[in-house]
Amino acid sequence: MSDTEKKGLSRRGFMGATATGAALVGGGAAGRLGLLGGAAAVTTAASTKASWAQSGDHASPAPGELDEYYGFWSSGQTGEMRILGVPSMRELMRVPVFNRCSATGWGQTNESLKILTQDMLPETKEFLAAQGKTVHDNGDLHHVHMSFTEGKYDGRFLFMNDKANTRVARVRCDVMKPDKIIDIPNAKAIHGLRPQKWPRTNYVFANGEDEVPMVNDGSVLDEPSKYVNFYTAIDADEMKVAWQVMVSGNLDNTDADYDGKYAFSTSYNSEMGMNLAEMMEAEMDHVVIFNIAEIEKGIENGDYIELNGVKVLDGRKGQNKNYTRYVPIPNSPHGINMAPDRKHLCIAGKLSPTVSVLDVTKFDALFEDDSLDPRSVVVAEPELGLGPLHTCFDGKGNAFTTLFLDSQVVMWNLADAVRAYNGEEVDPILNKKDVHYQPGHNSTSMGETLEADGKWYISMNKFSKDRFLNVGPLKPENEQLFALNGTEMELVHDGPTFAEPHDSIIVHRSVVTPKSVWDRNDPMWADARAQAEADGVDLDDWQDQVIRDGNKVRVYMTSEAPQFSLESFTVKQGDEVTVYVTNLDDIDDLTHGFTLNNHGVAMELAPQATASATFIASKPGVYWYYCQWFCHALHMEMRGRMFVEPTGT
Ligand code: K7E
Ligand code: CUA
Repeated sequence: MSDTEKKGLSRRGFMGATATGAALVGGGAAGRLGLLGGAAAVTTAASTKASWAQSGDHASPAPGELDEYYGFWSSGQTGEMRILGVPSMRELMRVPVFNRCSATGWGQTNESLKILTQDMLPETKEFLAAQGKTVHDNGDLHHVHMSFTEGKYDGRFLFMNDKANTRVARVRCDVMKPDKIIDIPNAKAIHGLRPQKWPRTNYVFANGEDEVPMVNDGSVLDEPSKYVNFYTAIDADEMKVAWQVMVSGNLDNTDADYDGKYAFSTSYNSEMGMNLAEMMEAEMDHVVIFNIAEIEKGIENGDYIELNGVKVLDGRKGQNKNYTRYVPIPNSPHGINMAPDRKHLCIAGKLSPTVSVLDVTKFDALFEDDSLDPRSVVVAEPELGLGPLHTCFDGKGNAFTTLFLDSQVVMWNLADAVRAYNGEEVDPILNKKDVHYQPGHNSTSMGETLEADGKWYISMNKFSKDRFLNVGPLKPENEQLFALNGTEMELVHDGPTFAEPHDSIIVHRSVVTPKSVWDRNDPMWADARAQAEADGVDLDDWQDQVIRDGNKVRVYMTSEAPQFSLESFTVKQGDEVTVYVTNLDDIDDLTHGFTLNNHGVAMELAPQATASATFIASKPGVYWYYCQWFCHALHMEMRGRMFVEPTGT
């Protein structure tokens, strides 16, 4: 489509919507009708959705056509989760998690602050208070993974880590908002994170990357033997730490098997070195295998110490307990990925050009017989290229490994790699493609589940260099989508992203069914509902209430396009004011907002949602509040005034 056609289309669309709204200035029911008309038109266009994904025209779906897959993206240092459509690679949504968000009010509304603070450790609260803060407003979100039932995505939750502030969050897939954010005690810098795959996600496993002195109170610096690292299992239903295992070496990435027996982590610093030279000393680092049943037994038998309220078992090297085994792997291994054949575990060598393939069915023997060579579980170690970081799978016996230093992806066959390791003359490498540039993570459609379908491959590249218009010293990163067909890989999308396309999963859309309108009884605003009840206010009613409670003032109002129920309200200078707004519109996509001028207050009000924000009305005067989400032809008119009376009047 030409630019002119595009402009023509969007102008027609916009004018149509404006005309509808203007004709129905009455608001309320009439406004709803107008918007319903618009929504219906969109639905029709969408339902003509077609088979373009199979038609060969992968990268250019027509407007309104739906993608076959959801892509859930981690954003790295931005701290949010992103949702893309795959294969179109259109960015559909940003879900703030560890970051503050101006558009939605995450990190500022009472509802989000509760989720951000209620599971904080006391030490975090104290630390933040010393900074004059109540929440961290940054995060480093590396890994997003969905909950599993019997090795398949079950569409309930997404789990993700914050390496920067040692946290783990859970996002509800029904509304795509976080409902739990927990601090992990003892460990430092949660990095690798994976849900248990079998029988279901009872645990979420999380790696502590940075080792710290066991008692980290400022008394130990240069005594490496006193440093430990922690592997954490989180009860995924309760979102509470279930147990931790002390390990040797820092932990990088983690994964779990398809039998519910083992989880495993790479460690790039088995030396427990504190600087680069020390960390690089050994040619071999290791993978730690965690025996879940033995760990649970150990807890039952009381073989743990209690550290900051957590049961911690000792799984360090040389303890000779049945909680862990250490398998030597060359050299500073990074990614660890379980193949959907339920048998092969692939560990990318990073500084070694190899991927080590472990047979998880051999792990039982390792735990039964202490004298077995731990390397006996290695069944292949193909040399694939320079800087292997992560591996994903097509469900047809093939694997794809990113080569950071070579700026390539290598497609290879698992069975052939095993044969070659056994001395047969066979080259497991099927294909190599250049990517631009320096890929880190990769993912395939449904590739980390038993339903890996081998249709799409995404390369998440750390550098874009000269590939796009120069936007200053800070460059975008780049992600590339390939259509898979047997051993062929066809590039169908190549585009920049803001920091940073760290990791992704590609989930068939049949797995995920988010709501279009909130349930009025949603737990998200349970506190607001309880407070309203105590104040004798009905949140759902078109009524205005200003409740004074000493110097605390609670203002309840509703929104319905294009009006707030309250045109104005009055408070006194110094009052602590909480504004609760309930969006009574129950129409798909009719989101309002509430923004209070010069008070740092802004929040999203999706259909049928309640949200609240609290502030001190410290400065006398008139302040306009307005709707910040374009909702109606009379959106600009959707506003009201807060009057702050000076003290002493
Ligand atoms: Cu997933 Cu970078 Cu955090 Cu590999 S780690 S690239
Ligand atoms: Cu309501 Cu804009």
